Amino acid sequence: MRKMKIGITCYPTVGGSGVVATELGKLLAEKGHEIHFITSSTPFRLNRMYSNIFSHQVDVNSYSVFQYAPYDIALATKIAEVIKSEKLDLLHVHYAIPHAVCAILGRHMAGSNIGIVTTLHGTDITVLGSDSSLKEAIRYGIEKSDIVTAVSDSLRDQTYEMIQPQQQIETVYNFVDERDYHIKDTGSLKEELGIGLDEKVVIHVSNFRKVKRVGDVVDTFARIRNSVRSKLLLVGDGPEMSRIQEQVRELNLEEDVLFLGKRDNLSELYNISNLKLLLSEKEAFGLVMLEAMACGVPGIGTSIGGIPEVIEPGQNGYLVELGDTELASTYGIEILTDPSLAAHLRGGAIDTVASKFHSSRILKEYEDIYERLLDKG
Ligand code: GMT
Repeated sequence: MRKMKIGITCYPTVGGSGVVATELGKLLAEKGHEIHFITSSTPFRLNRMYSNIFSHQVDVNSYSVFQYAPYDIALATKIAEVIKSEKLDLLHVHYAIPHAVCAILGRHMAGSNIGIVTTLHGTDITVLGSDSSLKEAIRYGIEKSDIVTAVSDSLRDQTYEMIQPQQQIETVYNFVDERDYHIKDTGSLKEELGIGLDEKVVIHVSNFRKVKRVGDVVDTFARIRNSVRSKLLLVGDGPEMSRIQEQVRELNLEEDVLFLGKRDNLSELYNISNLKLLLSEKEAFGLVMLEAMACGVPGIGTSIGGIPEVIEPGQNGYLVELGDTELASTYGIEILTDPSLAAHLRGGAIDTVASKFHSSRILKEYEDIYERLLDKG
């Protein structure tokens, strides 16, 4: 495998797409490639020193004459600069808009024919794809990229349906770094959080957007709590938070629902959990489900988007229709009260991560894509 100089653009803040992009950059660097992040700030997961990872920050000036700070133009300019100064071999950008469009503009500004790989993560298609003011820009970003990937077959098919591009789209799934996400001893964490050793732990992690249906998670937990001594860990923050806090108060669940706010590296919290809930109405893949499974936590998810590509009912968890909190709680109670079922699903969850989604497999798929791109050029 030849060593490449790869430019990566993503949203560097907390969020699945930024996590995947950064973790991929780190694994590529460990394989000897030279990685250049071109982002608005240093990616939050870039938490240790690598001699072959470089971070190029985009400076966005907010001159008073501009109503909106020109992030996209500044990013395209930075991409052009880095293509030339670092002699990049290829760009891998995450999200069609704005990042693919910025990369295409940056390539043009640099007078270069560098190849662009674009990965679709969901929101640009499932939310913005139906917005007529953006649809053409999304199509343009996809068509002018050299290779386009989506994080699930579901997202790939939805993109064909909604955007109707000529461009072929390949599925490359999310992955986790198994060195961070695995079964581990958590010492006294459960007690420190005030959870009884005999209590079961249900966990939900998200950015509390409406599409995450955190209300359904609380509703499911309330039903579980009626028959199983348990606590719900709610990890993350976002626009729905105050509504959820109100729901928890109304249901008299304040004692049993722990709001833990935004956290990075959740493997310890997963390691004290017995069940993961992801009841979203839109979810291109569901990286948080994979993270939980890697730590041996079975999941209940909605039959939405890419979730059915991760959860195999009866093997590593269960699927329910959107909004069916009654069935979700029935499955939840079964998992939490039947130790042999829990052990079976736990083993299944670990096997799923180790086979279909192993980081080495996903890394190889991306490296093969890069090779093909360089051969094309
Ligand atoms: O889930 C979010 O709202 C965050 C979003 C992002 O941009 O980081 O996550 C998307 O990308 C992840 C990585 O590919 C996927 O695992 C998530 O399923 C996807 N989120 C949605 O489709 C809602």
